[in-house]
Amino acid sequence: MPADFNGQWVMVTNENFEDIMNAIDIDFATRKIARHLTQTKVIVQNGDKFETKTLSTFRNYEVNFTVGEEFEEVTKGLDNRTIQTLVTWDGDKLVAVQKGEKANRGWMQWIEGDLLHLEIHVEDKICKQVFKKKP
Ligand code: VL7
Repeated sequence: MPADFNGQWVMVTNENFEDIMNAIDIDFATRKIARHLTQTKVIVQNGDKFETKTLSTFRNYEVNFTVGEEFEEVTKGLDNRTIQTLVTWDGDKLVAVQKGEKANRGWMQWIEGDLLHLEIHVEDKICKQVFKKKP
């Protein structure tokens, strides 16, 4: 049985988000708005199949994947790049490797109690986000 990420998760902390936005060349005006957003993560998981939405008042981002199956991800509304993404399990952690123009791009996501942890990395930058499960 893989870990269960199902639910709605509301952002409580977002460290170094600006660094990640800079690393993927998000312009100043967009960064200025984006850095204040409280993001909500909506996850529908069926075993290894994931439908994910990252929602905010400014922009939403949807990506669906199956663990172990590489796919083409278009980061629409973010940096609008096309990357090759592979998500795998590392124990109960989800680990995404995103191959493309930017080196060392990817994320790790795991659950601790009623908190969802997400670490996004690009080049030498790491953004650490924590979300709390909606009851
Ligand atoms: C998705 C944002 C910053 C651009 C707008 C900010 C809008 C709300 O893929 C991701 O998460 C995975 C794991 O949880 C989904 O399955 C991260 C958000 C990354 C990077 C880019 C700033 C412009 C914020 C969408």
